[in-house]
Amino acid sequence: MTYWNRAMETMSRDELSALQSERLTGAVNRAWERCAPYRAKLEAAGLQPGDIRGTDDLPKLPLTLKDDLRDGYPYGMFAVPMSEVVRLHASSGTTGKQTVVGYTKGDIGIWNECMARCLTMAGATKDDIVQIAYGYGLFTGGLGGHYGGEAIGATTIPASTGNTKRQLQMFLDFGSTVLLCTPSYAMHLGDAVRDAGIKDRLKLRIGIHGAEPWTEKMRDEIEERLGLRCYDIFGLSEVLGPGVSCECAERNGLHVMEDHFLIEILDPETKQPVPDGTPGELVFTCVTKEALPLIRYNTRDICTVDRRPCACGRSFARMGKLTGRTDDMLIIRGVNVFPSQVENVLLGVEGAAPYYLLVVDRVNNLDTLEVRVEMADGFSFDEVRRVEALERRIAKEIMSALGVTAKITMAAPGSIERSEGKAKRILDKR
Ligand code: DLL
Repeated sequence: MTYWNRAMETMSRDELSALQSERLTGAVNRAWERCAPYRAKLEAAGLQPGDIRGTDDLPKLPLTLKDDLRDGYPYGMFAVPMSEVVRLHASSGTTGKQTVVGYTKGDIGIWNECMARCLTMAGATKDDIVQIAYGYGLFTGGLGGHYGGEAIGATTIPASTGNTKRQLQMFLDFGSTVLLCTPSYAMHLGDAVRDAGIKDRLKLRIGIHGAEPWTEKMRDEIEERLGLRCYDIFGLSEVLGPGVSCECAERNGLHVMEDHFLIEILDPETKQPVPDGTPGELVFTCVTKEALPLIRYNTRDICTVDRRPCACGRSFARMGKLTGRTDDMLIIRGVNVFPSQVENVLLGVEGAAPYYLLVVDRVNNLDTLEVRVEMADGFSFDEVRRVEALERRIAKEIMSALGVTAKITMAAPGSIERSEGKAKRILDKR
């Protein structure tokens, strides 16, 4: 049995637009009727439900921010009675109150379908053995991946995250062929595989990684270490969990499940749409969601969109790889710096390992950036000159790529904390 309708993914842009318009009208009406905070927001924008007749009217709608969801904590934004809510998740929220997300049976069905599409896009089938090493719990990665694996009929292992030794044991004993986990945990698993000398015995062929930004160079590293082909998957709890978009075999952007989620890219300052291909803030409108309506939700993530046809045959628009979030962007003496840019530099310098922490401080009213980075195996503090030369080289590369002065501090191999979930790359002391 197939869980989803493949025709949705290949319909023409005109057909898709008609479907989106119809669904958008319904979603706005539902939010108006069933969710008091949305009704208030729409009224404050001077809108009546009948004013929204299709996707062309999208810009008329007010943006929703994370604070709107926080203000309604925990259930204030739900549009169905709790007797209809079958699952709760919560976003990891590093600052302030977390946001709670509810799902009806219908919402869970759509999520499973979206995840099934993602796994299929990456090439997984019912014959695969899928090891889910995202965290299970309030975080959406574990259960989201899990039901996607089962939906395509694959053998799905709820490994959850952590206990790296046991993960390797499962690779070997269960013959896992597909791995789902964060890219930083995939790197860590790769190190453990190398240390255990078992790469030749692995059956892994596909890695599906997301939940945090990662660079193309990081992709190469993971592929090398684990001997698989990696795909980027994106999502966020408020919208769904993992499965909002994913790369296909072309790996040229992440196809957004546009029959459920309308994508816009806005200028971070003016909040006006930017042309396709220009980076801006990623905004989603959920047109089929029942429990938690979301209209023009500003994710604060930064990326581009490409609506041109893809060689894989899917007509859904593709998001570019995320460069970061507006709230993760560091401004160092006026220069915008994303951790992923630093990562890109580090991965290009021989002798630097891809484990790092950016420490930002303010000294005499001036911002300072220190990059603590691990030395690759084979480097030792005993060779003072060699280590100093490496620090100078990294500082020079960062200056030429980012235009910012950084103090580089080499750290011993293995000394920077490894991540089993989302990696923490910034320590901002300002
Ligand atoms: O991270 C859902 C998820 C789980 C996605 C597993 C992919 C795989 P949240 O915890 O709510 O949900 O965090 C959402 O994580 O707004 C982005 O900033 C970031 N993020 C998610 N996927 C990617 C990705 C899950 N592929 C936030 N690349 C989002 C870069 C990502 N950043």
